[in-house]
Amino acid sequence: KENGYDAWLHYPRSSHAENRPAWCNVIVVTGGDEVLQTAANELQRGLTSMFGQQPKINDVPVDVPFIALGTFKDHPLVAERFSAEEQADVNAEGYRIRGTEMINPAQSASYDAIKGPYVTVAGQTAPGVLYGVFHLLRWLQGRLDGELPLQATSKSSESSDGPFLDVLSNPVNPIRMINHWDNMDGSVERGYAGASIFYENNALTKNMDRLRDYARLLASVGIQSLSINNVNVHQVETELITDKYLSDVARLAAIFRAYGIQIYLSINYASPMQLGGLTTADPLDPGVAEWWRAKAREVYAAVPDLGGFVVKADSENRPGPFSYGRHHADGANMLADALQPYGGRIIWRCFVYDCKQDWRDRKTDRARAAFDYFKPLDGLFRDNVILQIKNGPMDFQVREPVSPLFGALQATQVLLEFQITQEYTGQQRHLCYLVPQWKEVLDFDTYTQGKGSTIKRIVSGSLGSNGSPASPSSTKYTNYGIAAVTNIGADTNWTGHLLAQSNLYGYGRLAWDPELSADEIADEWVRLTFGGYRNRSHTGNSKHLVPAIKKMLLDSWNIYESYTAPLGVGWMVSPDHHYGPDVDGYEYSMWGTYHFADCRGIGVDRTTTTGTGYVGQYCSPQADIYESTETCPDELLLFFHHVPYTHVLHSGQTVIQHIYDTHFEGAERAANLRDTWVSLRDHLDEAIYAQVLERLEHQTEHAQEWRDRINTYFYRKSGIADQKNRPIY
Ligand code: GCW
Repeated sequence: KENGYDAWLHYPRSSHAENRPAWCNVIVVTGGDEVLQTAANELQRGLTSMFGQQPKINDVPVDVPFIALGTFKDHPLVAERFSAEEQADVNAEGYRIRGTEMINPAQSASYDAIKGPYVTVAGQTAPGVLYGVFHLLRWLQGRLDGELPLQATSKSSESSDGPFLDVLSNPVNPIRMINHWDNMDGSVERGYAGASIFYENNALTKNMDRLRDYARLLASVGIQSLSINNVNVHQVETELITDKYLSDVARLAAIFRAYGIQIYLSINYASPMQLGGLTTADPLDPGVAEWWRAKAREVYAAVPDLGGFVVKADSENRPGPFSYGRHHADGANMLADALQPYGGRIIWRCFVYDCKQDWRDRKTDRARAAFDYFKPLDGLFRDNVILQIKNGPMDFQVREPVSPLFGALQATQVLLEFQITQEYTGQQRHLCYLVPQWKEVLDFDTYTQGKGSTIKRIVSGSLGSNGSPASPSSTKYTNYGIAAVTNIGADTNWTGHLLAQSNLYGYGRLAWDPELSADEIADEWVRLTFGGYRNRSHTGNSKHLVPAIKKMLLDSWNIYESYTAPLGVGWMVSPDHHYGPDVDGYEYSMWGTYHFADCRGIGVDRTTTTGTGYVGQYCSPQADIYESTETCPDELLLFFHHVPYTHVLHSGQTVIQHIYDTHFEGAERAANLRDTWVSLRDHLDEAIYAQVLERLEHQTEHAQEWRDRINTYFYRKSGIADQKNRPIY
């Protein structure tokens, strides 16, 4: 019975299996590199599944067509197919794929007659080759289903003498990371897809196969960094860096290493006290620094290629340097020095704010906090420190502006943090394809170094420090990229909602290439996921299925936004678990998350003239755009301004009528998602159909709950009736 476990790697048997290309018979790979072997095995597995015949893996060329895998450096067969310039165009983890027709395949009795391998997958490094193999497998699937190639980047030509497949692809972001918020008791903070796949009962899982399968999913979309425990490091997890658990960590590292993935540990800043019996964790105390140096020696003896430490300090009651009157550069640098001899990095989170705020205090603005703490420290961090910044200044709301810290830090390496797990976007019970949201963030222009200072250039390191473009060969600039909190767990289909797999897939693809569109990524994912036997019409990718599911995905963020928090205000969720509507749930709390709705109006005044001054953290023209209600985009109006309910939006609608309209329409559109799915029933595998339908039914009902709670709240607050007289309670 189909359950979604294989996700986008299920490689359905091709309906054109008889057309199996001759070059799919043999894979030639030389050298004992572990990741290259993984690449060969993955290719073998995919081809076997698609064609029903297992290709041989050979370490020397054969006299029939074959696929050669290897690095330019170690594989002469591979190197000779690409000119020096062509090789130089490939970055550390990129790849080239070239496939050329043989002159006359039927008569090719010798290797000479073949004139080189038929298809070559080449990189500077073994991980590059592995990513190339996954590209080739995607391409083949698209081809064999009688559809166009899946990759926008592949230049394929049909001419008989030129190559039929010629691809160059380089990852844009040097670091492409996944963060786990898994605890060792098996729970997952903000996890909506079952228990941890890493731990149970304060021990490492016994199910290593599951971890290997996760590594496959991650590597197939180019992820190469993975933090394996929650940033809130509790008592047991604090001990991950002790000999009690280090051999387990080493076993995990070995599994992921085979897929080119480096692991990281989240650490407890107070470890010297909790583990070492010291009386302080003051970063400037020589005893503390020495404790960490010794600890690093021990940790790296066990896991020589550990990526480093992820640190949540002075954030939501976690310990940190503030307790000792030190700033965060002191804190991060001390740890960075300890890891430096081993090439380790410190990923230091900027989610630092006062979580014990008095709601009566209208001056303190949580949105300002990260900038206020970290901007003054720009340039003070070691080369192996990276600051990890959430996409928005608050916390992964369905709509937020982009954090103004990006671009403001000009002499500090940064990592952008997204949240794949849908904490505030429906918790994988509602459909919410997040790639369009992430695209908006990446395309946002900060203007911090003039026009074109986009987030995607800042976080990939290509804008460079102090205005000078980063040189790709300089190691200093490899410490940039994107991280995201994963959405997977022990549920059989990984993500609970099967369609939420598209967010994990989409995140990886976007981190590799931020130029891919949300539409292209959705297209790839739907074809890979719903091709073949999941599609009961067995006609390859059904004409209906691909556009219909794509449209569901592409509409879903907007739909979710429309029946939840209006106009950028956020936070109208139930406290603690953050699921479902509760308009005042956070209004009189200490978390700094308010909407200030009263009988006259709603929204947070963050302007420089009359508000908290947050707007001033942006550069012109963005600051000017946000400062005035005349120019502030509707979808962020209540994030930046407090306005009367009768304020007229750019759309021509009043704020109150906008709230009513979007909530009525949003709930209706949620029901349409379900109806679309129902209309696809005949094309879908039954079990897959049923598991998704159950989620969409719930979403339909829950969207009505949202609609009625929000509409009723604002009707009672404002006393203004709906122009269309729809039921409000
Ligand atoms: O979004 C908030 C979550 C916390 C989380 C925190 C963080 C891991 O509600 O559960 O803690 O952010 O990012 O540190």
